[in-house]
Amino acid sequence: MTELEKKLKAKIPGDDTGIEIRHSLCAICSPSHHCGLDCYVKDGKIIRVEGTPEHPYSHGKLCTKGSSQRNYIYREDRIRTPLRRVGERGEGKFEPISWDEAYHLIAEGLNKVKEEYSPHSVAFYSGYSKWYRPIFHRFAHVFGSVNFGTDDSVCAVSKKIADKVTAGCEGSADLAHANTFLGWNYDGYYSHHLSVEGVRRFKERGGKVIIIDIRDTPAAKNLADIFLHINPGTDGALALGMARLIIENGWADMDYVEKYTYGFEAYKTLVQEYPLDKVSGITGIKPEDIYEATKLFATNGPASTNYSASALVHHINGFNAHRAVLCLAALTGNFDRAGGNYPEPASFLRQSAGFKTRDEEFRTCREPDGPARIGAGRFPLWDTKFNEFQAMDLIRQMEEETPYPVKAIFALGLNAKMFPETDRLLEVMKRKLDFIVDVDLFMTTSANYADIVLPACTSVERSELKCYAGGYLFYTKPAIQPLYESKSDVDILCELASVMKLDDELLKKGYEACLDWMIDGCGLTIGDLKKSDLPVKVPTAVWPVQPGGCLKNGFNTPTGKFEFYSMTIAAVDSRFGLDPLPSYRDPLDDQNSPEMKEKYPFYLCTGARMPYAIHSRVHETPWLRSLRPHPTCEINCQDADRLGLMDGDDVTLSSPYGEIHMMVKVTGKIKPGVILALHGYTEANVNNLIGRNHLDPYTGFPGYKGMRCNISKSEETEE
Ligand SMILES: Nc1nc2c(c(=O)[nH]1)N[C@H]1C(S)=C(S)[C@@H](COP(=O)(O)OP(=O)(O)OC[C@H]3O[C@@H](n4cnc5c(=O)[nH]c(N)nc54)[C@H](O)[C@@H]3O)O[C@H]1N2
Ligand SMILES: Nc1nc2c(c(=O)[nH]1)N[C@H]1C(S)=C(S)[C@@H](COP(=O)(O)OP(=O)(O)OC[C@H]3O[C@@H](n4cnc5c(=O)[nH]c(N)nc54)[C@H](O)[C@@H]3O)O[C@H]1N2
Ligand SMILES: [Mo]
Repeated sequence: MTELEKKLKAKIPGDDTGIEIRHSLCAICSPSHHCGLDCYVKDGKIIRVEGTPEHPYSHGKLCTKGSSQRNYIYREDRIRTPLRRVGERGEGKFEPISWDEAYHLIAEGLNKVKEEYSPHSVAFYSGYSKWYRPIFHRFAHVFGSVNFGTDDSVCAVSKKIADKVTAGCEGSADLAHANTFLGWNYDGYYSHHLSVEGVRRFKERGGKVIIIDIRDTPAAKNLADIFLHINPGTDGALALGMARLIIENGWADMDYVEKYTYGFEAYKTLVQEYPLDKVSGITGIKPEDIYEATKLFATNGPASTNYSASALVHHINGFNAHRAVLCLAALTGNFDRAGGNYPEPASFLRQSAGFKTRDEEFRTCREPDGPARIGAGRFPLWDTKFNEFQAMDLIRQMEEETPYPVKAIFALGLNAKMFPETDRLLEVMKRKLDFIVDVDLFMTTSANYADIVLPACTSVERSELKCYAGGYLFYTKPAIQPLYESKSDVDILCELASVMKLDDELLKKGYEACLDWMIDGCGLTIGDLKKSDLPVKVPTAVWPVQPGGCLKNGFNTPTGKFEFYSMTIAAVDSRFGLDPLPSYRDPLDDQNSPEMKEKYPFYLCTGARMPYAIHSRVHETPWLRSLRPHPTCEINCQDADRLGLMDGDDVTLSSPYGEIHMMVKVTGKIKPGVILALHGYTEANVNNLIGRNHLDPYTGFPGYKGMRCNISKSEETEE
């Protein structure tokens, strides 16, 4: 009897249940978190899911989204067959076609743009899913286009570039050896549920926790010794103020600063501009609380910091805010030291797992010659530090056709609702593009604009390679056959490469051959991984990774040091106005005219994570939607009182770019003057309120979490 059969017997006694347990993974959520999933399968259908207790990373845990897996995969609006558009773009009229026909139409459409314009006029784009990206990126390059871009244009990469230019690498928190945890915008309960256990254990052994957030979160309630309730977008000022206090009080690790850093004097001069009272005024935090938190962080070391992927860098001052926070680690001697933050080199799909793979090389080993990528002219720092186009410039380039036209989009998981001024983007796509392909699970707003739509399958219907911290690789097996005529994204790409006769033998051989190339050198093959139903320890993995590499061998920056003053930024053409120091700028300073302040007095922060939602992908999953059926925005009770708003009222949110209708929730957990709303709803899309040029000049990241708006009771509900 196999282990799985024994497990089933223990759970469901009886000889002839006809049920089988199959291990898979849940890929709905954040890629660092894809939890092990036990699928109970009967007659080819999943009848129950549970977390996999034997999974070495998720240990049987599953969140609300994972628990709703069946409701997600068996949604009624799953795309069933390849489709060809027969109505207007956006109208939603399609007819089913065969896979063969679809592939030939795609080949024809893409090649036509290639011939009439150039291969670079085809933009290859991926939404949030990451698992197929090496294959997709290579496909774009083999086709000959320099333009491969993804949701990385708005997710985490601004932080990663800030890390690169400052320290040459990212630094992960080493809670196991820390005495203090600076949970800068840390709320694992909502956005990274598997991380909470580690912080709880840290607290149990006496570790001190500081939480800095714009809302009173579960992390603030359950974990914080000190909670700093900050005004949104003002973190840069807080970090500079903390640095001044650290220097003034002699809490800096001057030995470290002298040996390992560059630009301290200039940084010291900058932080002088941020005395405690001024910082308290900007951030809305009491001076004594800032002092206590700073003292704890700087004197109760080692201290590790949480660096969030989105909360800071979703402000137009976010790149520098993140740099300012990062500088605190060097100032206190905590960077690349045990108990502080230190680099964990990336493994497969950019996850840290302690072994090397060749997927980056696989993606770009056929880098085509060509013009600058989309966005390169506007965001040079982005372009030199990241090998994808900056999708926030796509709308401009499609519209203006400079420096060259974009005429086709080939997308996996295109979601226009991710883009500021969504409706305008859709209108420009409709008007300017000759050809659009979208591959998705569901018939989305964006898919309705495509000429050809292809049905993808979910993680439980496919095999995929996944890596986990601790040194693991997992090659999953389908728990059920792909529903309807859907296929795995990688099979679609590899089959299309054959139909299009692309000059690449590996792609044409298929996913597993490509993977074997990527994991060559890990000491095992896909064939070996297939023998296991669970993640397998990679023989070459070294885990945990040890700190000290940068201190010993030098930082990977122009000066070889941790740079308070960035020489990389100093080298960018001065016309872009980028500051080599992590200076602070008001998060709304492109919207502070007296008229704007009067018309849009509220600070709109969109997309702070909630446990029952992830971007646009589960708002239509009934079980998850039932947890908060109406698109809702939150407002502080004092503001609600002043405006005569009651919990549950319909309200109109407006900005210079548009207006949307939501239900209002009155709360004491956010500050007066702030409106909080979730993104991704079709009927109330907050990104229609955000300007397409409201971008961080360093990286082009949008100011999703800092935009002026107004709120009023919707007319229908007025008495
Ligand atoms: N206002 C605001 N906007 C935001 C944010 C915010 O905080 N505020 N957050 C931003 C961030 S950080 C991110 S990462 C982005 C995410 O951005 P998006 O890319 O918009 O993310 P999703 O909506 O999850 O997924 C995109 C599409 O992929 C489809 N999909 C799911 N699985 C698969 C698959 O296996 N194959 C294929 N082909 N398609 C699949 C989904 O059905 C969906 O239509 O959103 C950004 N947008
Ligand atoms: N449930 C769920 N989990 C997710 C996602 C999801 O959509 N849903 N998305 C995944 C993705 S793509 C990403 S990029 C990550 C993002 O991961 P995080 O960046 O950790 O996500 P957030 O929850 O948006 O931000 C953390 C906290 O920052 C706070 N915050 C917002 N603005 C500010 C600010 O200006 N200053 C400070 N100090 N705090 C602020 C929020 O209130 C929140 O509690 O989450 C991932 N996990
Ligand atoms: Mo993200």
